[in-house]
Amino acid sequence: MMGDTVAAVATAPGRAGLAVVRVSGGEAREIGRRLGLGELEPRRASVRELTSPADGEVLDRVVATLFPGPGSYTGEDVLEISCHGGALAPQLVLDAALEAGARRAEPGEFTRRAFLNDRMDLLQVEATEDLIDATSEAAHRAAVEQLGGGLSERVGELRERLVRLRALVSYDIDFPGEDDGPVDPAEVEEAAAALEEELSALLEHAPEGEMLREGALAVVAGRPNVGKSSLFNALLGDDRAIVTEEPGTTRDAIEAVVSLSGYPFRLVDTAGLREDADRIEGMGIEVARGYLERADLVLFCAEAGRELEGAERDFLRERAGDGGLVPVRTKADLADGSGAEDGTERAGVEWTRVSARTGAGLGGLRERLVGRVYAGVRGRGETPLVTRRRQARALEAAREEVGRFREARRRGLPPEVAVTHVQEAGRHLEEVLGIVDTEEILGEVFSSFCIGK
Ligand SMILES: Nc1nc2c(ncn2[C@@H]2O[C@H](COP(=O)(O)OP(=O)(O)OP(=O)(O)O)[C@@H](O)[C@H]2O)c(=O)[nH]1
Ligand SMILES: [Mg+2]
Repeated sequence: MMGDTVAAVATAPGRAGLAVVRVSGGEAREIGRRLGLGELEPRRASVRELTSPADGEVLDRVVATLFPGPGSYTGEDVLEISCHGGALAPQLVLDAALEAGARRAEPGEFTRRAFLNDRMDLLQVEATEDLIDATSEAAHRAAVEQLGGGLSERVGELRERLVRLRALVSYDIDFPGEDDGPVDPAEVEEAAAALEEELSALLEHAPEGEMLREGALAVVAGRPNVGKSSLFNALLGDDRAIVTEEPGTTRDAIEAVVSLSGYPFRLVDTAGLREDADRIEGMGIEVARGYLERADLVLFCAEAGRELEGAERDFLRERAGDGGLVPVRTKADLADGSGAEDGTERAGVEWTRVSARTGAGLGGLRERLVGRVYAGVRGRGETPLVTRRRQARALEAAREEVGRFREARRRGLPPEVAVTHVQEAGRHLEEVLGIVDTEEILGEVFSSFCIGK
């Protein structure tokens, strides 16, 4: 598949001022000539008329730039054509490039070539996709950091330290039986312990890092008519869910992706929980329960200034110790504001009072939601963020091997046995960067890429 020259429209379809058609491979320069672009000075944007190789018809006025390999995005010769956007122009330019000898690129093929030509490591490949998919500022920031090599550098540094650790242990293998050999065992232990600790530090915020890509699942729940849909809409900033005075309005769940204070959430409005519902509403309630089981956060709603019902108290009690529970007093504009509803506060329930009507308390609620699930992402300082299950799995495996190495030394196993764990740990870090075992991983990583990237 590699080796030939590929082309694709790199921009999204639809009405737009400009679009970009990319051509990459050994024939990129020649294809440019066949499109009537003439000789292009490397890395210099030139305005040209692009013509059909079949009949010489002028298809568009474009800006063409040639990036010779290996210093290009893919590492090959790349021809980038900025043409006019819209439904037809980019397609005609692409067709012309295909006619001139290019092959249609597979999804992700440009980035795959960049990876295979060592223009980026696997973490940067993943970051490229994350950047394109980001819907919140926090996810965007994490992707930009990872694309810039933040995580790659840290993993690369840990890998080097594993190599040094292996060198230290090699003395013991080369000069067995020398009790006071050149390397102090305490030094080996210290280096291994530090490595294990730093791998743990990287893994600490991995679950939140993963959540950044998908969004935390935040489910709005409560009795019928307490104002769930109104709160959902207020958090969303537009009228997505239908609100009426009639209890039982929302019968199915409505899910929306929303960025709250720059952090991603999948917000779900559900049917009100009650026992005497009719069949259809009852099905909605079942869906609600399903969501509640998977939720990262449950916004449990009850009106301000109202005594809780038995079922509501049970719900709160059941989930009291659950870090995901966020009790919300709704319609605060209607209550007298005394705050002391019915003694649940004294029982340790921390209500957030909001009004969907006036907007009061919504800022505080957003902050509370972000703080609950993303505190670690916010407060991690210089530690790069691990954002995928794949990365976390390999880092965990590396940490485990370092633990086994220490254990083997404690038990006095021969150094040539212990050192295999250091080698394994190193291999797992290479897996993170995509240096080893890439075949299967590549399939997984590129399966969700879009065409033209
Ligand atoms: N004054 C006031 N009224 C509100 C507020 N939020 C909701 N309401 C009203 O309360 C009623 C019910 O609101 P919904 O948002 O439909 O409640 P729900 O919990 O989604 O109801 P179901 O889907 O039937 O379970 C409507 O008449 C809303 O206008 C608020 O903050 N202040
Ligand atoms: Mg509703």
